[in-house]
Amino acid sequence: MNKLNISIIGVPTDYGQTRRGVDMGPSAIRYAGVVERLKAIGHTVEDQGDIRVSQKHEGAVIDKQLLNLEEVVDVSTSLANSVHDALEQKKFPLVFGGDHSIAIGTLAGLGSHYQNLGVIWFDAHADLNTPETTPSGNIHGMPLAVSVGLGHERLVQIRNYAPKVKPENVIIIGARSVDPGERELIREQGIKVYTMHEIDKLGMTTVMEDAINYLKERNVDGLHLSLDLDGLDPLYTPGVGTPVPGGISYRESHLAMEMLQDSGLLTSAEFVEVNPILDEKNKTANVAVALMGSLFGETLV
Ligand code: 4U7
Ligand code: MN
Ligand code: MN
Ligand code: MN
Repeated sequence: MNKLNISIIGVPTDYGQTRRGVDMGPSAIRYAGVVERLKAIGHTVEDQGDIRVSQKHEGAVIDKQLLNLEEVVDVSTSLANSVHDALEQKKFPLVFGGDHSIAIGTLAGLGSHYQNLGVIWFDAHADLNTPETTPSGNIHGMPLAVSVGLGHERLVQIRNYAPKVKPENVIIIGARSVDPGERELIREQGIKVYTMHEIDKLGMTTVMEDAINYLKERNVDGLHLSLDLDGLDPLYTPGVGTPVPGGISYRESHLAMEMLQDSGLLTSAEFVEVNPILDEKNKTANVAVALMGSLFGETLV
């Protein structure tokens, strides 16, 4: 197995949504023993600590379709720069949220480094809303749209280029709560989606084989995993802000991570939406760390 130089970046933000506590996600994941776990596999691990997240901007413009826009722009810009620096230093960026709005920054840091980046979006949701389609105004429902170049200019233009990833290089896995506007975008943009229906019908093995072959056929030169813990069934990961029943099982999730490791394609990852306030004894962070074990090459025997 390929030994990596992993650079951990924490992003303690909750600005992408309105339930408090998700800003404590990075602490919860560290407390669950991530550094020791990855070192035990044989990787070099450097914890860069957390991105600075400022207090709410006083007198910021309040837009109901884009809550906390200015704060999200700030956090995304800092994160994008840190992720880009890690890549320049030949490190593997491993980012901990925070809510899923952080993917705007992660992908802004990754996108210019690759000619043809691939993205696997493991999530109950499609995160393809725009200010025009959002039912909530929460930016954590928009990061994938922003990354393919759709949405508010301030978000789309972080680090001054767009899109961060081509829509046809994106694969969503685990979707089961998709809004009408998002459905339209999936069709329009040619984004590949394996919903729970495909996972039930084909099984996770076939889904992941198909996904990996698809990315190989597209000749991706980097692969980012954006893993929202609500992709799993809330039975296993109750500590998330927007749980949706009928999700991916614990073993299916591990299998997906193991198959990604075996593909040899992965070049960065992020784990988001861990909210220890909504959790049961840090169960969700523990699952996140166990999944990282599989993703980074732990074996059972
Ligand atoms: B997450 C939602 F309307 N689609 O836009 C929205 F259902 O990052 C939920 O995947 C978004 O957790 C969930 O607010 C964002 C809603
Ligand atoms: Mn570069
Ligand atoms: Mn989600
Ligand atoms: Mn999400």
